[in-house]
Amino acid sequence: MAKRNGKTSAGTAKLRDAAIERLLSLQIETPSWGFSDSGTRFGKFTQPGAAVTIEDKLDDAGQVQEFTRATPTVAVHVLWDFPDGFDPAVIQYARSRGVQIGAINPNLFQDQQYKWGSITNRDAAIRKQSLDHILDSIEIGRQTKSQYLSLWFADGANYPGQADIRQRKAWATKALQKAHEAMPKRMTMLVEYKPFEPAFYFTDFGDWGMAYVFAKNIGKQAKVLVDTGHHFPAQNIEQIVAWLIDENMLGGFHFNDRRYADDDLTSGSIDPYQLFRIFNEIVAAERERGKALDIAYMVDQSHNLKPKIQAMIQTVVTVQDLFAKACLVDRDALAASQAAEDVVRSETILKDAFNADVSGLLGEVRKQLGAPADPLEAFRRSGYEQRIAKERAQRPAEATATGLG
Ligand code: PSV
Ligand code: MN
Repeated sequence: MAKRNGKTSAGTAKLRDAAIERLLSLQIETPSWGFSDSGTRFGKFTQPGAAVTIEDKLDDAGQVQEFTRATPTVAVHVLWDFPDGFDPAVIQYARSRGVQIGAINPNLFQDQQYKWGSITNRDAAIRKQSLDHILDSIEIGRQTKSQYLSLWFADGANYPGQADIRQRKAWATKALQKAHEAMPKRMTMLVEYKPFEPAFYFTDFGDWGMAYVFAKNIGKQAKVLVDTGHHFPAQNIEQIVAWLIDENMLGGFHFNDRRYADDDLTSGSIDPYQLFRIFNEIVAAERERGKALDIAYMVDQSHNLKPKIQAMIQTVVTVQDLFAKACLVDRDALAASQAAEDVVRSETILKDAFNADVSGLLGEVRKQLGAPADPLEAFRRSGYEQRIAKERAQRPAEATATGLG
């Protein structure tokens, strides 16, 4: 029997079968905002056919689902997607496109009243408005039967001395405890952190430790959300992930990649090995616990240059590819080499899995899911992009306003 690093071919087949089984249930949520034009603070380059209305975004998300069969839910950003208020007809519209509304993201950063913060604002009236918007978002989530309320705050300060750090922590905790009380039992509150931008001296939810403490103090249904782009370049994200898993506090991910910080590039485009190492920690814990961890896998990217839908499909297949590789790590051999302090072999075991060809395995997964063997190529050939570019360009300007009807 063929052997590599102690693994027999029967053992390899077992790992492969387990990987197929796991990949069949790996679902990745797409973000509505990933289908519309985006840019940087220096400007925005538009793309023909980029989604404008919530219907466009759901149409496009429906395409990603059709070609991957792995993205059945779409995260929404309340003020961007429902600027004139939430119309429940959107629930049925999503269904007609083969998807469902997923995480609800309140927007507590774009309006003028948030200049000095939202739930951390010195002004009690603005703190109340902020909480009210979160409560409205929970109500939308109740109607859409969403499992997640996903919170990110731009709150922070730009200069030393500007604000009372502990006072702001207390205000934020109090507001989120109230929001937590209003959540349905099946809803999880995800608390996202980010070290800088738009605030540059500190952000109130600056790192995973702060998000962890907030979540702990808020209530049992609050967990931490790891946006892979929200870390400094040398940070060891997989270690953060391992700790959060161990504390049962990892609620979800926002996938993207970065060269510098929060660049919102497509996942795995810069450092696929890092995402593999993150998935390796998840798969290790799943093997130990004998079940899949309850984690929201979501994409959060801005495709400024790449065509939107292609970029989304590219990320989804990359996430599947790297997750599949993590499933192939020979955990028994790794445990043995770790026990023997064999550093070289331990690293080689990880690298072998990372370098494994998982195309056959993923082909099998896609066959079982009813997706094309190569989702990206199939989508590129489908003619959908050309069609929407034409159709959406022909709409009168007022029809491009967001909203149903
Ligand atoms: C902030 O940079 C962030 O990562 C949050 O998740 C926001 O909701 C999202 O980006 C907006 O694009
Ligand atoms: Mn994010």
